Amino acid sequence: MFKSIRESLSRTRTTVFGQIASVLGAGDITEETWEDLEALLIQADMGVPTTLELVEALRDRVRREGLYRADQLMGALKKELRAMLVDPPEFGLEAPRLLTVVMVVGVNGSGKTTSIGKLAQHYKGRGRKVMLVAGDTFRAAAIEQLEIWGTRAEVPVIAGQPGGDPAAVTYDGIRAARARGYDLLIVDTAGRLHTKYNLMKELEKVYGVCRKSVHRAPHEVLLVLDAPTGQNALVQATKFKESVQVTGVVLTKLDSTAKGGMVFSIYRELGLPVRFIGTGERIQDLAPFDADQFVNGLFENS
Ligand SMILES: Nc1nc2c(ncn2[C@@H]2O[C@H](COP(=O)(O)OP(=O)(O)OP(=O)(O)O)[C@@H](O)[C@H]2O)c(=O)[nH]1
Ligand SMILES: [Mg+2]
Repeated sequence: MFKSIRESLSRTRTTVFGQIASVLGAGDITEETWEDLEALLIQADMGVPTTLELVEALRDRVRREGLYRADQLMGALKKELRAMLVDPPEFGLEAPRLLTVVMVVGVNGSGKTTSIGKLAQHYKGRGRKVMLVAGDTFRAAAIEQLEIWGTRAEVPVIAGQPGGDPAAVTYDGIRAARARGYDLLIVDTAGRLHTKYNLMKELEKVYGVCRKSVHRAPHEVLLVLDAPTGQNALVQATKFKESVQVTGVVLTKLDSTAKGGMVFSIYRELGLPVRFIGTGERIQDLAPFDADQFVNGLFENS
């Protein structure tokens, strides 16, 4: 039902990462090869620190393995890229529990509500009883927007009044899920500027309600980052991490940018695993993240 990672990466593959193979070419590895590679990785939004570290590791490997031809670099590069995507701990949404609670956070317009609709559909398809909480009471149309996604995925939505207390709605959601036997509760939250102190406090309150009401909750806090934001998204992420214990990333809008390199800086600089990638506005435009498929998908010829 969902697009594969390979399909999701078609743009990335035909632009930035696809160029790497031709840049590497067939000749010997020269200083120019390294410079071109570095430039392309930065262009792919891998970020400067992550790129430099990767190139250093690759140079070491080349020395160790006695490689000298540029075309031998491709295999080595893939190995180093894969090594950067450290295998994450087990994903809390997959573990069976009486009630799993997931908070979805991120700045305005990053794709939180849309991703929640997709996640609802995804997990419902895997036999979970999914319920949504309209914890974005800040923007008038937000409740209605989540309800539309609830209807599409055919899952119930617990909502309060616009302007109401998001922590109270979350509490109601937890009670309703328990009373009605739902086992996966996904909480939408207001998009906020990570610089707005009060809104971050509000997020902490929602987090606190989850913690107090359900054992070990929230089991996941997914930070939604939109890929076109590029390296600025890392700054946002740092701020969210100061308020709530973020456990993973949903990287959205990978369809509208060719820059897949962010995935590596998310792992390396934020220490967070990517859990899903969003590749469009439709309910099926979501792919569970898989590191092997991702690295291969960046280069395979289409
Ligand atoms: N192309 C593309 N568009 C997306 C994707 N995910 C979300 N969008 C679009 O991005 C816009 C914002 O999405 P929302 O889900 O409303 O974002 P949000 O984070 O809930 O926004 P706020 O509630 O305002 O904070 C919408 O127009 C979505 O259709 C994606 O993976 N690809
Ligand atoms: Mg929203």
